[in-house]
Amino acid sequence: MATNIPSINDLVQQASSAYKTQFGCEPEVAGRAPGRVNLIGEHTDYNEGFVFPMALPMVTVVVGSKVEGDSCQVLTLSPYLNDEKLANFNIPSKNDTLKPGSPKWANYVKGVVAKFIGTVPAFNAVIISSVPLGGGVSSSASLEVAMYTFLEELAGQRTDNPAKKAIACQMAEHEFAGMPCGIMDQYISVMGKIGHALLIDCRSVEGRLVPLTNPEVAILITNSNVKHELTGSEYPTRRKQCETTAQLMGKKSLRDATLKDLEGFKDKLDAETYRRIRHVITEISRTDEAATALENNDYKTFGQLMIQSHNSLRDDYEVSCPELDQLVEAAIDVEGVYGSRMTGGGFGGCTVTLLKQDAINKAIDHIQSRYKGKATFFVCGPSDGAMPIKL
Ligand code: GAF
Repeated sequence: MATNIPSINDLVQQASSAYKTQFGCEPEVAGRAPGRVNLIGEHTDYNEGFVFPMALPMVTVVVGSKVEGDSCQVLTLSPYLNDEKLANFNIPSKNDTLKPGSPKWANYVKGVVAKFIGTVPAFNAVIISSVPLGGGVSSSASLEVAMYTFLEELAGQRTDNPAKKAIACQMAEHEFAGMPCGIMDQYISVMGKIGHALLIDCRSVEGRLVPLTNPEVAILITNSNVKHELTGSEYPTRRKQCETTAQLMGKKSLRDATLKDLEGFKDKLDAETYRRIRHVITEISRTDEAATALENNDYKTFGQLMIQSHNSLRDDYEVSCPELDQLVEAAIDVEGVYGSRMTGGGFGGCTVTLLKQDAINKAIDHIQSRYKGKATFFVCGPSDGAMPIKL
């Protein structure tokens, strides 16, 4: 059975009531921002390519109020490992800067405070989230963007430039969480629109909305519930490999490279680098093609492209894992499934499956029966991006 997704109202009520218990008064402002699922276009954002995500109905909510002085207290209601749930820090004065530290989850909060475009007053806040943590559906970006949206309300300064807001949150993640991510997760969390997927051009940081409202078609997210803790260096290593090779090929980024260019450089690259670059080049064009297929309601082509994307991530980019491969293989066995693939950074987390609405139950049963672990399922429609919440 698919898991129920808590309503935003429920989350706001839980956070507000915890705020009252913790701080002895009602919160005055609130913001929310969604997680995302990427339909296709993986590991292309930091190569200035295309990505094609949609915002999820699972969100992070931040409620809170201004306080006197410069000291902030933030409580999380989400189980971030065994971390302390209450974080304290000061709004930096002129000669002082905020620094990452512990608890780790608060680094996303502090990063956004540091990168906010405008002046942040001291505040107390409570955070709650329905985005599965560490599941490859952008729980971190949703926390950053929800925090930014909350700060906009607190400071009375809404940004008129959504790309700048997304970039500020991306920089928070680079500098405070040490993760050199691309722009996809923060941008879709800011810009998502109900009933639409968003083709993002990560070079110009602009998006093209594509409707996804056919009631006969559904998106199924399957959480493998595994996260392989590698050395933590897999993502930065691949990013570096892409950038170094683009330079070697005389390109600003791999967005400018073609398969023909790659063939010309084949004897200068080791076999692994060759495969990595082949993934990026083919994935950028698959993503462009997939957006057009969806615009034409051509779900069959879209599904085929998803399967090609998964195979390329598994064999060329090598960011899949046996659990994700098993989930994808099981999904594409089911009649009524158009396509399936791993989604997000990889090495665990979720798969995304495009299928006929009336095949959902059959797909869930079949996938679970073939999966060695315990999977969790979410049926999700494309949802809205970040917004303030009226309390
Ligand atoms: C992670 C990153 F945060 C994104 O920027 C993107 O690179 C993705 O992995 C892979 O497509 O979610």
